[in-house]
Amino acid sequence: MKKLLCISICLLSVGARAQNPIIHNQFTADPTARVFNDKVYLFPSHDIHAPAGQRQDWFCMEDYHVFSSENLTDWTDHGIILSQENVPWGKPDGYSMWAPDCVVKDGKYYFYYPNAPKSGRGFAIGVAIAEHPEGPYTPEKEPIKGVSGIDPCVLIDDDGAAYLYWSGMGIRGGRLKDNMIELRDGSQVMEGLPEGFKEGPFAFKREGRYYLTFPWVRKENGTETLAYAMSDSPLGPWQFKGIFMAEHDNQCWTNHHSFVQYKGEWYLFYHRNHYLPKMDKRRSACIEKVSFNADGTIQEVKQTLRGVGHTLATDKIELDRYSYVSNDVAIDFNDSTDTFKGWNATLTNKGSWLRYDNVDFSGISNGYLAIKVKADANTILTIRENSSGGKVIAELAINVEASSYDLKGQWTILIYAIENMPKSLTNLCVVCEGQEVSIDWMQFKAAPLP
Ligand code: FUB
Repeated sequence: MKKLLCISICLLSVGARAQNPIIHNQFTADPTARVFNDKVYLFPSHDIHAPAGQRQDWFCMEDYHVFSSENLTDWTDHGIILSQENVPWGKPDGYSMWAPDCVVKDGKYYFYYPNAPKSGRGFAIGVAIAEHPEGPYTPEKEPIKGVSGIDPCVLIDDDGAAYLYWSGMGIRGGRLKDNMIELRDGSQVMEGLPEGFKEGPFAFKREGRYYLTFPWVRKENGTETLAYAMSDSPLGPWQFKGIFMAEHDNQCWTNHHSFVQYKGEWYLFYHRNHYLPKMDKRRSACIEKVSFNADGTIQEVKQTLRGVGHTLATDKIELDRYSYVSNDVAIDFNDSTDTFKGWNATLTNKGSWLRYDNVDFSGISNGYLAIKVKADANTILTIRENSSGGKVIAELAINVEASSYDLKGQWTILIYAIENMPKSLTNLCVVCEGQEVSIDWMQFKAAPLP
């Protein structure tokens, strides 16, 4: 395998990305995922940098977007579905459009959202209604009476009865009337939940059992875990079952989540502050797979960078979103002044490796590999199947010193012919066989060398 040429970045198309976080051009907190019409729709809140005059160190949200996906990897942004200026009862400059939810009933989509009311303090919860999940949504003139708080979630039971849950002086719930915009019989505190701060309820039903899941601070001065309780009835009483996701391993104080079943698998959507690690009020949605035990309890979910789904070999494979890695690999932002430009991985030593799982090579014939790398000295990478000792797919001699180009220390796209293109779903392991080297992405092409 030999290096053939280096080309400019713009020759390669930008492919989809499948990794955490899942939306790459804006912050997306409090992700509620729902399946409508065989697609997953994502209704997050939309953290923004606070404009002048607003508290700079606090949550700041002025509108909602909706996104959809058929494979959990390629997400379409359908744009803004509701802005604070358009909420008849809301403060037009409240910047308080916190965690939302959306459900469908009798062909209408009901979008539930908290907001700061024009008069009074705290939060109210409003409803906006649409004919399609993408909108347009028309907000009701008044918020839901008898509800004061944040983080609405609606569960529609098998018999069509709908229940609203929210967070306000504990987690509360109440049945909605058939019109979906009023409480039928008032509300009650959900009983059986543990002591400690709780918010962000997400309720769902699986195999006849009700789940009430919620962010929970389990220890003094702690940050939020994700925890749950189960019941035989939609409004409890609940039996506390423990946590299913531990605290973030950095100082991101909040977590907020939803569960969805799609194409036979269960997924957990949650958030953390990937794109702004120094500040925890600008968050980004992530996904992991979830498994249940035979008794219905939830297996603990670990946070990953790889996330879920398959990455097409012909898309850009962002190796810094690895599945597994040796502990001498360093991850850095490509541009610390614009973190939405993503990350790169540096394999610091001979023997450093990272593994990226579930790359789909089906139907791809031999062709070439393009890889964006940076090195200060000549080095070698091998691309292997499954592990650092696995079958070699390609050996890449990275010659930054010996050429008419001066490539030392510069990001460069190098191209290599591939004669043993894998044929199916493959876990790729990239191994440093020489000096330190940084990698931004790689991409396979079933085409003759350019
Ligand atoms: O996004 C603002 C608030 O942070 C949410 O309403 C809470 O659940 C927490 O995620």
